[in-house]
Amino acid sequence: MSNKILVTRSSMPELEEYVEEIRDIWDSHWLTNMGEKHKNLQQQLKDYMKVENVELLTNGHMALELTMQAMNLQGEVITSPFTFASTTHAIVRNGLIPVFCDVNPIDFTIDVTKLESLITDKTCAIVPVHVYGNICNVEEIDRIAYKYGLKVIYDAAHTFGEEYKGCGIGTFGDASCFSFHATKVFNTIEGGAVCYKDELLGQRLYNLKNFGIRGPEDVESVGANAKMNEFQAAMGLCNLRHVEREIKKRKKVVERYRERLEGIKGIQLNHIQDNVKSNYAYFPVIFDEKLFGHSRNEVFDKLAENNIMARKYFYPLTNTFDCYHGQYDVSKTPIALYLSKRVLTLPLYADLSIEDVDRISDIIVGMME
Ligand code: T4K
Repeated sequence: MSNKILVTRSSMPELEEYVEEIRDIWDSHWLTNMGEKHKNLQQQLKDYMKVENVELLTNGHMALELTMQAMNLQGEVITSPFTFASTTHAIVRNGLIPVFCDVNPIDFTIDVTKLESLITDKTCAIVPVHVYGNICNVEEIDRIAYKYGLKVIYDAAHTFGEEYKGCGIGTFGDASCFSFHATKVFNTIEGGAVCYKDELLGQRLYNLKNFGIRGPEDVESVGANAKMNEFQAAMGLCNLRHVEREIKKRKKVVERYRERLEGIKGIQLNHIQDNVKSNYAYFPVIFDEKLFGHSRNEVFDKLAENNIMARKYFYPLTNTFDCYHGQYDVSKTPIALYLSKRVLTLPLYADLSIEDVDRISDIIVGMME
């Protein structure tokens, strides 16, 4: 048996490339606080992501949390529970009340047909999640937000480099928050970014990420510290050179999984969306025990027996977390609950070999017999 296959594996440049990139950090002794690497990455990302404004931050969570804070939101925020802890925590840590909207069973994003019924006079924003890199119904969300005067902050942690109808995905809503964590399609080790439209929001975000300091003797607001440092930015500069090739390799892995698993009774694969340039971030599979003959947990265990560590992203739902015990009624998000009990994200990374994809697929297909 070969080594363990984990759900993902960080993309990294050649060591020499990174060493070369950080050489001038040694020369300058400039390690953080918006240095040259930071500025350079910010500029390159604007081009690559096809957006007007990018603010770099220390991670994707702070991108979400500080964006909400920068907007000075108050009241209720409509969001999806089918996501990573970060989305809901960012809302709650801002003193806001999450109101959970169900997701649709096709692409697992927020169900826009249920949004309007959740809007009250306390609603201030919508925080939809482009989960697994699946793009939310941005047109309908735009329409509803405009109609009710709500802010829209996309959790775009999974959508680096994606485009919808030729537009950078970070151009939708008031802001989009990206994660550049080690496990993401593009990483800066830890890291994140906010793409936004309003210059004033950008200034507030900058203040929040840097203690509110605008100059050596000028502290404008009560900020935190969420800066991306030069080593993170240097990793980003290296990884950005290779990201297109990495995405192509991911695409091959995904295509192979699809070839092997498409059409199997009781298995639902991720929906391929029209007009989307995908980054192939995750490979979620929904197992329907009644039709497939085995539960998601049985598939998880079988893979684990074979040293293959799939993950149950996103189980449990955030509105059932222990830390929120008794606060939310999960029966109001039945599709999300259904999915969370049946979903397994299979290993996916650029260097995952086709042989390994076949081995993983063989185990799953073999369970049917
Ligand atoms: N919104 C959404 C929708 C998100 O999914 C996330 C993060 C955020 C917001 C917040 O963004 P960040 O603040 O994280 O930038 C992982 C990631 O830590 C997390 O970034 C990600 N979502 C989430 C979906 O997955 P864990 O707890 O599952 O990570 P962990 O340590 O178990 O790693 C998973 C696998 O990745 C490992 O089995 C192997 C591989 N790995 C991991 C690390 C840490 C590597 O290859 N290299 C590494 O350095 O949360």
